[in-house]
Amino acid sequence: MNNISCELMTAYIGLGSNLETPVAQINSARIAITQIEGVQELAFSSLYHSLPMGPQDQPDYVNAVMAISTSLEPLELLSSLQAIENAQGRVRIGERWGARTLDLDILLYGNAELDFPDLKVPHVGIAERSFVLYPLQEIAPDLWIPGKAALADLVSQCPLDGLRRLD
Ligand code: ROI
Repeated sequence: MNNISCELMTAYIGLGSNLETPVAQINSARIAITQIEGVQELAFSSLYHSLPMGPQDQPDYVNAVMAISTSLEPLELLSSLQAIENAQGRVRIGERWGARTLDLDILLYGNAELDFPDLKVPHVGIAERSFVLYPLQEIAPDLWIPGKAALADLVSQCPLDGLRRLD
């Protein structure tokens, strides 16, 4: 055996933006993600308008969730996503939970539960975030969130918090 792994994993990525024309940021991130070598798009949710979680003195967000099939390892995927955030003008100084041009989070990576210093999967906030759970349910209604619960149960316990679909 050589060490070239061809195993494909399904992963879910959360996209969020509240600066510099958020809809355009999300659309160009989607294109950039599909251009990562070893990544194919499986599904993309509607775009959603959401109220900021965290500090309220920042613009509203646009959020979406994307399903991909990937041959990349989790940390390889993370660094590819961070490169896209940086290319789209993400500045990593300033307030924690402050406004951002683009946020790309690995929400799920197959059924894995991962605990790296820079990457926790499932994403730590997943169960409390309407702007993640509802778009995820749109594209993967039968999903099980490893270590937690059925997605449908998490959705039923999570208020919309002002979340609405953009048309
Ligand atoms: N709030 C909303 N509505 N959407 C986000 O994507 C988002 N991302 C964040 C914080 C600052 C926690 N708040 C958010 O990182």
